[in-house]
Amino acid sequence: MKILLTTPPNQYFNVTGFTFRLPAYNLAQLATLLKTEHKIEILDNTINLFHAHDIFKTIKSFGPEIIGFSVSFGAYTKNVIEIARNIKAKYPRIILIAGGRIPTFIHEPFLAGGFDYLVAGEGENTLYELVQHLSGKSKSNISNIKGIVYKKDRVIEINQPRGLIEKLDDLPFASRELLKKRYSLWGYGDLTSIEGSRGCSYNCSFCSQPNFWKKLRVFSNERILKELELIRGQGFKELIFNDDSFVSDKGFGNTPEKIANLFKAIEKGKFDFKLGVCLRADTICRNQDLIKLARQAGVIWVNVGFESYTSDSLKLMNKGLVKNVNAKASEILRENNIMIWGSHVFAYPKQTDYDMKMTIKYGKKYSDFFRLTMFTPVEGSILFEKLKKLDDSPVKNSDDLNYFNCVLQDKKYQKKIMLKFIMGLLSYYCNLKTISNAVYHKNRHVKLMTRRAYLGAILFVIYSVLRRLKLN
Ligand code: B12
Ligand code: SF4
Repeated sequence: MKILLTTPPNQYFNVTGFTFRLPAYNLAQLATLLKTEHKIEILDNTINLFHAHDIFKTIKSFGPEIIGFSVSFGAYTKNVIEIARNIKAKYPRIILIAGGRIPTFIHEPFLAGGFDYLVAGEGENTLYELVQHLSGKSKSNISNIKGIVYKKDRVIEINQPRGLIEKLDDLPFASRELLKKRYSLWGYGDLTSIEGSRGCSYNCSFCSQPNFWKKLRVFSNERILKELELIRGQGFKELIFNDDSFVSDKGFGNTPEKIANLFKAIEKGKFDFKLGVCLRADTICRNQDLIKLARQAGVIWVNVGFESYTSDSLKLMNKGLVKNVNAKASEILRENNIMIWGSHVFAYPKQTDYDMKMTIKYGKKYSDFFRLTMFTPVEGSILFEKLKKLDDSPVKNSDDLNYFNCVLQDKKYQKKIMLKFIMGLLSYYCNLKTISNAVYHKNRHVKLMTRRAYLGAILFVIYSVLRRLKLN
């Protein structure tokens, strides 16, 4: 069969995508099991700068019989469903499938909006079995395919959940050759991404990853090194590890020892990749030698979820961090000349004005790129589940769940928060230090990142205005 795997149309809030265009690794991974028996095309819309999507153009040129959408951000839901409806109206025979975080946790709107099947959780084996069924290659009964959700006689059927792949090493490598466009973040050469693990051993209350992946599993170092060899052979020079937390201090999985061995092997293998990873602040503080090894292995930037700077806020988030750990982590990374992409949550429920003020003050100080997003209840997180149950639930409109809207209930308070949020962002972007970082910084990655941040901010403003004028 001809199968198109795609991402949602690009939307104005995709600031991360504007600043940091990453390849759709997940689609390349899903394609691998299918490609020997089916014809696969990947269409990644998240990398578009000036238009939303090319779906209808691609349907015409490729003629897919199945289209699989990856939806991991709530705010995409409405647009994806609208596109699904339009596809069904024009091409009723195309089978529509959605996978990723949102259809895993929310079913009704997708099934009412034109989707035929939803894939919940880990997708590789479920999608493969579903496609084998749809193509007639397997005679399995639809009700026996674990991990899918669909409608039968207008009733939603949720099949048995699919267990996780026990040994991640058994997965074949992602089909990166199917990602048509290549790009670079830092100017060293083409960028790609890779996984070292799935899941997270922590349990922050705003995050859905622990609920989505259920438990932390890792790829072996041998498997990762083999993939690195392959990637090098394909000509890639820049690499991002997609892992939620590249190192875990919980005594299992991606332990500091495992990762230290990996870094040593990468250095010894002279891979010469420029790497980016996500790390927790406490892990950085507890493993200073590991950060040195990371730099020697080629890590040039780290995404750290600093989130907040007061003990009360960090406790509310169940982040497991203590005060001052963020400052120390920042110092260690800077000593090692590693650029800090510092992520922060703003206006977390029950945060005080003081907490928010500190987020802005110290966030700017301890990050090389200060990323501030509005608290957004994320489908599948502990907080989302709590808010969903309220009578006047603030999480009913998926459009609002875009990391820029304040969804807290009291309208008057919302306006106040929005104003503080905008002022916080302005105080970063209209700051002489940030401007001078974009012009010159001794760490060229900080300079380039700051320039990208301005590009993202400018595009965000333009698209937001066009949207208000209903032109986008
Ligand atoms: C790469 C990435 C991006 C890229 C996307 C690139 C692209 N071209 O698609 C970019 C940089 C654009 C991006 C942006 C954002 N991201 Co992001 N991103 C990731 C990241 C690091 C890796 C995704 C990945 O490949 N994972 C590995 C694969 C194997 O897992 P997977 O994607 O879940 O796919 C599996 C299943 O979900 C399923 N599946 C997925 N899609 C499909 C489709 C079909 C048809 C089927 C059948 C199955 C299926 O099968 C796959 C294989 O098992 C994840 C973190 C993570 N570790 O996953 C965050 C993550 C997905 N991002 C997240 C967030 C919050 C964002 C932003 C909102 C950040 C922001 N504030 O700006 C933006 C939103 C973007 C937007 N509006 O576009 C959150 C989502 C939170 C949530 N919903 O629970 C995550 C989980 C990070 C986190 N821990 O908070 N992101
Ligand atoms: S925010 Fe990061 S550390 Fe916390 S649960 Fe999510 S992935 Fe894990």
